[in-house]
Amino acid sequence: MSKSRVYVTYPLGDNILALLREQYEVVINPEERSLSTEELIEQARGFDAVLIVSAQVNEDVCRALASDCKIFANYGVGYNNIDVEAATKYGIYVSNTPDVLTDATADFAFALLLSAARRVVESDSYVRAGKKNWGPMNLIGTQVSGKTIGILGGGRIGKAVAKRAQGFNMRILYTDQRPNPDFEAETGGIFADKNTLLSESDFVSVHVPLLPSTRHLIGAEELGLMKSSAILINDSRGPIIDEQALVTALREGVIAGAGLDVFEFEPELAPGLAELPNVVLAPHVASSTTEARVAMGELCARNIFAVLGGGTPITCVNPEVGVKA
Ligand code: 8YV
Repeated sequence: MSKSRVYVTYPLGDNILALLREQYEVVINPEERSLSTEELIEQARGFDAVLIVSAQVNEDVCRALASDCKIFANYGVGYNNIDVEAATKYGIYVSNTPDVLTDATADFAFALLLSAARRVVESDSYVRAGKKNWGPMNLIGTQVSGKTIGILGGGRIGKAVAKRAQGFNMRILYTDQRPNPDFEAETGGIFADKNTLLSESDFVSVHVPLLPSTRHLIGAEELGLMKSSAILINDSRGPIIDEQALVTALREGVIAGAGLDVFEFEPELAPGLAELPNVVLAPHVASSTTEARVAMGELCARNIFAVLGGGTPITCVNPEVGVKA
């Protein structure tokens, strides 16, 4: 019997695709960029499964690939790049990669927080520029330990950030759809409404998925509620913050700083953002550790095994596909 065929939409390392290759014929888009709708349809047509790495999957893609494709295995926990409703309509499973990247993403939120608070990037440039002299007023930052952190979103990654904050002896506030007893028992976090959290926190870290209801969750009004000494961190999804409003707030001292791994119009930056000294920027690398990347690849592979073996994905976003079948 011929092997099933899996299409991968972006080049990934051999270590990441090893498990998939053991079972299937794997074809990889060699170009290091996201495919357009037309390219994705043309290249992935006829494959039994597609491993989606950052590509947009809209209804046209679902319709065009439905005759052969049984699963879109998304290489990421966030799946706002996929029209899940359309995939479900065409009987295609969608899976994501929760849990395996939680620690990496929470670590990176703290890396951004510490970098912004303690001016790590500026310090690095300072030393590289040959200005090695110590001075009592040099590169003064703001202390992290003992401060209040506000975590928007009490899910897996929000909780992991809170656990790290405990190690810094921080007071932890969090928002969620409702109070979460597990979150509170494991982290000592206190449930708060968004406005209270924004006005009482020294650091605000965003950990919600991108949904119509979370787009621009932080805009000019919300930034205005924050302390002028506060630092905003985002390694979830860019459009959750109104980036132009953030540039204005950072420029005018409405808040003190920001650490951003994601951008509203990724990979473009809002005009003026890159010129600001009080922001630390990263190119969407929060889950970029060898450990997380390999585990994400393995989870995609296991989801594909499950579906091509006649079952349901392990981390399934639209289990109703199986019910309809
Ligand atoms: C991925 C991410 O790198 O998991 C997510 O939601 O943002 C990242 O881990 C990104 O989805 C690209 O595949």
